[in-house]
Amino acid sequence: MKGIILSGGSGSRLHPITKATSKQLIPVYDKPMIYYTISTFIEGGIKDILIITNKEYLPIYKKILKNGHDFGVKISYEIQQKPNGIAEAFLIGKNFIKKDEVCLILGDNIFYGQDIKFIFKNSYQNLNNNIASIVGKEVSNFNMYGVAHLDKRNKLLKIIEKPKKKYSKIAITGLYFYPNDVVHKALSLKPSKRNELEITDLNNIYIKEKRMDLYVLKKESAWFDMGTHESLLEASMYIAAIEKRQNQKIGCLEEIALANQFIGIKKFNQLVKMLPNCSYKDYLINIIKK
Ligand code: TTP
Repeated sequence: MKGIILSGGSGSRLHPITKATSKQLIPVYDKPMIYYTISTFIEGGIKDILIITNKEYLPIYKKILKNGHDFGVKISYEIQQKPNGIAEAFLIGKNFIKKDEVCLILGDNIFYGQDIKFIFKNSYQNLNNNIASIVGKEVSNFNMYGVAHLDKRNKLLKIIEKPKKKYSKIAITGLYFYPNDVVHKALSLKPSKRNELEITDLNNIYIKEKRMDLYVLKKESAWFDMGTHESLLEASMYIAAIEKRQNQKIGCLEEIALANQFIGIKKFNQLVKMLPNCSYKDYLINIIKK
């Protein structure tokens, strides 16, 4: 399975922060946002990753992440000329996806919890049956998201964008899994009223074909969509609190790559040695000691 991280967009709601840099490079507590999405992919076993971003920020991503070998993954890059919509990822990523299945994660989404690994396992199984998967999370402010319209037996009927009426409290998160025909389907999409290729339109095609599975995140698992200053702060505070309480970092690429055997201890030691003196390095040194 290939993995795409969509890291473009205009980030208008986060101005003036996004005047200075790409939204997905902004720090979330102690790491750039992009660390969290890459670590989700590593946890899910994805090694071949495409980062799609704006032309002006591409050199910064390349400088930070290079070809991904430090973390045992292969990272390629593509440019999105302008924010033409989330579903454009499959057109830009066509040559990267080739004949494979693909997982898409939005670069401003953070997932944390015990069921992350299970989500990937479940989605791989669905893909074996040619079925796509999406991930939902119960929220209170449902009218800000694409929301699952469910029937009485919790069967997914449709996804409704920013509904006024309460179809359910299940928001669709930015983690999606598709069979290879997603490229063909994305090609058939027409731009919406806001002139974007909508991921919701794409998902509704799979639902109509009865080829979509919805997994709802457990209550204790966290999902952050960092579109606003408030949600960015909330995510930072959550990560800081968990890291302090559990004495374990979230989204620490070196640690996750080692734990999932994407890199060995020799490479890990090399990476630690190269870091400047900082608490992040101290944390990694402690892992070696343990
Ligand atoms: P959004 O939060 O919908 O859009 P945005 O990031 O441009 O922010 P704003 O609404 O404040 O202007 O995007 C969700 C994620 O998808 C985010 O990581 C950016 C990414 N994205 C793209 O890379 N390209 C696109 O064309 C769109 C629409 C989003």
